[in-house]
Amino acid sequence: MPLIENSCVLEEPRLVVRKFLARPQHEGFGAIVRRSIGRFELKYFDPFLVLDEFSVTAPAGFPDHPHRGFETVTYMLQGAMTHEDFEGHKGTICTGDLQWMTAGRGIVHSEMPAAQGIQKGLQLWINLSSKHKMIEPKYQEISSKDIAEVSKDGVKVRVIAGEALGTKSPIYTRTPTMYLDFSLKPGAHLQQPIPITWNAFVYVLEGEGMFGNAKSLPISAHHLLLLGNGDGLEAWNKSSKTLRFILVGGEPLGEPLVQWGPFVMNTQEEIDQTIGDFENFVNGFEKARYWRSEAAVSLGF
Ligand code: FJE
Ligand code: FE
Repeated sequence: MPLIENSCVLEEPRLVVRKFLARPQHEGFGAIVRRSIGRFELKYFDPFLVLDEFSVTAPAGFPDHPHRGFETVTYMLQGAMTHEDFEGHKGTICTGDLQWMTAGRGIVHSEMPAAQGIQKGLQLWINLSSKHKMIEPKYQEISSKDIAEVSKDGVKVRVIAGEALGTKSPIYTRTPTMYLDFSLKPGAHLQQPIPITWNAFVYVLEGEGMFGNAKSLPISAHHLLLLGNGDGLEAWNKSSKTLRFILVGGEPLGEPLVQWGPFVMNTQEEIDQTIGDFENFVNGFEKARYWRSEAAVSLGF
């Protein structure tokens, strides 16, 4: 009998087909983001529109702005951010907490630091299919202690969306999505299944590791790796420090896309309509007319 190292054996591990280093750039009001998906060379990785690793110190932040047609997923790595929207929804997420916001037909909100020092996290924008773009806005918030964490053979995973090591996340994903936060101890090896029809990527947060091929060059923090075809991801940590990365996959929508900043629709007509709706405070933007976030008011906007 051969020794089975891992209960899961992949038939066709995915290889890394493209690699990007996300360099810091300015966004919002004095905030800094390392944008990987959504930059000029990688406008869209269906269904993913943006991946930002953000770094914000008060008074910088992301004051009042709208969204329509997609979801934003904010995962805190350090510190805390407060969110307020024009419906009166308000909350603070701290290290390890997650907010999965379905903007649908429209949200206007602010996302600002809730503590002294540097707040860090990831924000992922996931597109919605044409039939879901105009749904009612919805929030799913999970605090860190409620995110399932499973460990096996030097691999620890926090299951944000989807399933890993036999554990499922309670997050409901409109666009079928998996979002896993892996930490591999030195010497650890991972095999994680990914549905074959899905697009998937890795974003490295700390340490360094090999992805797809045990003999490839080690990849370090702030790199985005697009994975090719196959049934899963293999990764190795051959270094002496912990390797931390996220693995995200989603079912591609295969629909036309027209984006205008924070509005993401299928056609130019729908974008023109959306800009009109926002300017005229109609079709979901009614409450934007008189609303200002407390954060914006206290900054004197
Ligand atoms: C923005 C539209 C936006 N990256 N990372 C236009 F929605 C935003 C924006 C963000 C954002 C917010 C957080 Cl908490 C984290 C982010 C973009 O709010 F900055 C511009 N310019
Ligand atoms: Fe936002």
